[in-house]
Amino acid sequence: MESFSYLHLGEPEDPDRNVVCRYRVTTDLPMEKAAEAIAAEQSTGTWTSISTLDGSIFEDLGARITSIDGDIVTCEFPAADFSIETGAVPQILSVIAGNLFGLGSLKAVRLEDVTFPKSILEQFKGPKFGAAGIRQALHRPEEPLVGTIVKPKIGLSPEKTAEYVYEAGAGGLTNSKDDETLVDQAFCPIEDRTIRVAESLDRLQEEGHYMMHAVNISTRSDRILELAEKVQGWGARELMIDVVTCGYGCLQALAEDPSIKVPIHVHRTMHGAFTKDPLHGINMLALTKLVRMCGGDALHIGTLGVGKMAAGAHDDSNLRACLGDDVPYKAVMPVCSGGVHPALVGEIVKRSGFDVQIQAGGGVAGHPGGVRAGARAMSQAVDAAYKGIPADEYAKTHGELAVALREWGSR
Ligand code: CAP
Ligand code: MG
Repeated sequence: MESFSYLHLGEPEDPDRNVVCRYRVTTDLPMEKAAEAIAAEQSTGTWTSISTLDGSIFEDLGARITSIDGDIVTCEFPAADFSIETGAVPQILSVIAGNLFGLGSLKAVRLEDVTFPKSILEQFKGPKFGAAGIRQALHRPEEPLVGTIVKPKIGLSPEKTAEYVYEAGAGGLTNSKDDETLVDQAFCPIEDRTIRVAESLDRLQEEGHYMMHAVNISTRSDRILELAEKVQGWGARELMIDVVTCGYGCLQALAEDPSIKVPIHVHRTMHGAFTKDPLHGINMLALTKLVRMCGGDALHIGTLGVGKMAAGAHDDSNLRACLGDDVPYKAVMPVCSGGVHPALVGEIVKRSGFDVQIQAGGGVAGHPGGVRAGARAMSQAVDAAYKGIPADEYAKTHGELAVALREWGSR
C-alpha cells in the first residue's frame, strides 16, 4: 500500500488558495511526526495507511505541513477540503479544530491563528451594520462608546431593568445590555423587559440622548430567528447572542436574514474553556475572525490586560481582527468588558485607541452614588481619556469620577 507524506517543509505558503493554520504543538514525538499526525487526521489520512486513498485524492485534498518553527506548526488545507458556497462554520471547524485536540500522541495542541483564502471569505457576508453602523445609530462618530451590563446579572424585574437603563442613559452611557445568563426567566420575561426598556430608550431620545440596549435572545437554533423578530417588534434596538453556547450558525442565520434590522452584540461566554490554556485549545483570534465572517456587529475581546478576566496584556490581535481591512467585511465594534471601572478606562484606551466600546457592570452599579452617578463617572472617565486628560486631574472638576477613583482607584 502506498504511504504518503504530508511534509512539504520549505515550500512556499499559498494563502490565496489554502486555509492556513498555525498550531502550537506539545509532544514527546519528533515534531515532524506530530505535525504529520495532525495533517493526516484532519485531511485524507488516519492512524495507518489505507487502501482507499489514491494519489489523486491525496494530491488534491491532502493537508500540507509547510513549516515547523520551534513548537509552531503551519498546516495548509486546500480550499477543496471545505464545503462549496455554504459558509458552513461547523464543517470548517471540524477540519481546522476537530479531532486533533484528542490525538493521544500529542500532549497538547492549540490553534493559534487561521487565515482563509478569498474563495472561502466570499461565502460569508460579515456584519450588516458593524462598528460604523452602531456609531451612526448612536450619533457618536468618534469617541469610544461607553456602556454597562445591567447588574445583578439575574433578578431584576422588567420595571427595574428599564429603570436601570434609563438611569444609565441619563448618566451619559451610549450602550447597555442584558447579561449573558439572562434571556427569558420568570422573574424577567423577555417581552415585558424589551417593551419597557424600549420605553426608557425612547424617553432618553426625546431628551436628546441616543442609546442602545442589547436584548439577549440566546436560545434554541430552531427558535432564535423567530425570537429575534419578536424582540425587534417589541422595540429592541440591538440584539445579543452568546455565540459559543448558541453556535456560529445561529449568529449567521440572524445576521444574514433580511428581516433583522438591528445590530447584533456578540458575547463569548464559555470561550475560556478553550482559549485560556496557553498550550491547548483555540486562541480567541480564530473565534474573532469567525464572528466577523458570520456577521457579529460588536464582539467582546477582553480588556487588554486589565480587569477581572484573564487576558494577554498588550495582545491587540483581536482588536486588529475586528477592525483590520484585510478581509472584505465591515469592521466589528470591539467591546472591552470584565471588571472595568472608571480608573481603568485610561489604560484601556491607551492600548485600544478610541474605536472601541468600553463597558462596566459592577463598575457602574457599584458606584456609591447609584447607577446614574456610576454612569456619569464612566462617561467622565471616557471623556477624560478622549481629551487626553489624566483621570485624577479631570476628577477635580467631576465629582462622580472623583468618588469612583476613591472607591476603586487602587485596584
Ligand atoms: C462584565 C460581564 C461580561 C464579562 C465577560 C460580566 O461585567 O458582563 O460577561 O465581560 O468577559 O458579567 O462579567 P462586570 P469577556 O463589568 O461587572 O465585570 O468580556 O472577557 O468575555
Ligand atoms: Mg456578563
